[in-house]
Amino acid sequence: MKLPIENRKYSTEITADDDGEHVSIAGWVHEKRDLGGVFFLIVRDREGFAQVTLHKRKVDKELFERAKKVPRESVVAIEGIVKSEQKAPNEYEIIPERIEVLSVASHVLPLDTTGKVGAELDTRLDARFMDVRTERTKHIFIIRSRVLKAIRDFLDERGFIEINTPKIVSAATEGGTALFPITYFEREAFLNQSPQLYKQMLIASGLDKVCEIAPIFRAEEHDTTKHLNEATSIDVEVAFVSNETVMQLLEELIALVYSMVAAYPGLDSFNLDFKIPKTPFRRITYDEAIDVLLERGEQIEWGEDLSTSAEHILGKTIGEHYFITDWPRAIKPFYAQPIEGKDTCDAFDLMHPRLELASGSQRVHSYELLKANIESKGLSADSFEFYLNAFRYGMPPHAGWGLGVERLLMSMLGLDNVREVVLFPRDRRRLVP
Ligand code: AMO
Repeated sequence: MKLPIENRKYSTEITADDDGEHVSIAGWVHEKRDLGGVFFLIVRDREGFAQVTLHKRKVDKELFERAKKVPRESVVAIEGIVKSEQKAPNEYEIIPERIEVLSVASHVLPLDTTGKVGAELDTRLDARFMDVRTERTKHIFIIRSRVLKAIRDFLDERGFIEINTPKIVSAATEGGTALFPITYFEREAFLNQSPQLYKQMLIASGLDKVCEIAPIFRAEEHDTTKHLNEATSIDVEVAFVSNETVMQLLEELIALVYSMVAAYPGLDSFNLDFKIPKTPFRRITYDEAIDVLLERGEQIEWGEDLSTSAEHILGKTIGEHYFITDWPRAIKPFYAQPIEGKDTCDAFDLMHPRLELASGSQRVHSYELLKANIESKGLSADSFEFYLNAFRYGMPPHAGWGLGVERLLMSMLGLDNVREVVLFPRDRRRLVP
């Protein structure tokens, strides 16, 4: 049986033109304003706010007293008549005939949902369900949902097949240190750091262009504003193409996401100078990046990975999205294609001026070279047999990348901490909620 409230309208579905209509709404008591003879209940639903107005002399006394007593953030259902009112949200008010309190909120609230009293991120994350009731946080998660949909549509339109690969695995992909071990019956297993090996194996399956949007797990020790222990990665892998082709796909995707978000009305909550990045993005080699850093007085030697301070110097110098290409082989994984005659490989990072957003590469597709690369990193080829096998029976040349959803959102919305864009973040200290 349906609930009577299922025929409710969102606050934004009612307008001043509905003057005289009978409507029902439901939501949370956002604010109460008592002007003596008139009492206002501001009711909040997902889409906005509605003003419920009770005139002491005109309404039933019991209804008036009940409305006054209902604690803030309680859930209410209201039935009443719409009246045009220029000063109210959406220029209408509701004169109630019935107020039903569906759930009474406790008096001391963990957070102020009006946003008037700010709270530390930790307090907000502890009461995340409540934090999402505030406008800005709500918009983050609506934007996140729309960004993911836009990315899925973008990849679907370009012929990608969405895959789901296992998250319980037997081997590392991105270097041995950042794995979470788990007990898998009698054996040791790990949470997957990246779908890397599986997306490459599916290139041998003939699916040709594959993508996955899924969690990745990294046992990052350090507590930073850009690292999560559980993140979401958008991975693609494409057969018969070069690095440059997948880099173009990536910059096109970033520009599309920005232009979609630029049209989102809730963007006002973020106080941003929102610019859609222009494509093509600048490409600099690792060698050029090192030259810039040395010129700016940064202590770095060729062959070292870029520190956060190095990323900031480059970001300030370049000032927009850019790619760093031609990385030293030693700091990129075994699956990146070496550049002949050099100690660099055909790998790239996509950088936002503040931080790294994505990594990718042309992949090694020769069985012998891949096996030698695995061994040269001090790893055992035996533990990669399931992966190496896919290179023995017909593996096309291929390239791909992984893009961090949280880093993309954090940089796009100008947020200071990556945890802002995860509903229930997992970090060194945080396992609940
Ligand atoms: P990489 O390890 O660079 O590459 O990861 C790709 C992207 O994933 C995001 N990311 C993270 N975001 C938040 N917290 C973390 N701890 C974290 N770790 C990674 C970043 C990063 O740029 N297999 C390759 C991709 C490929 O070559 O296809 C890989 O995983 O945005």
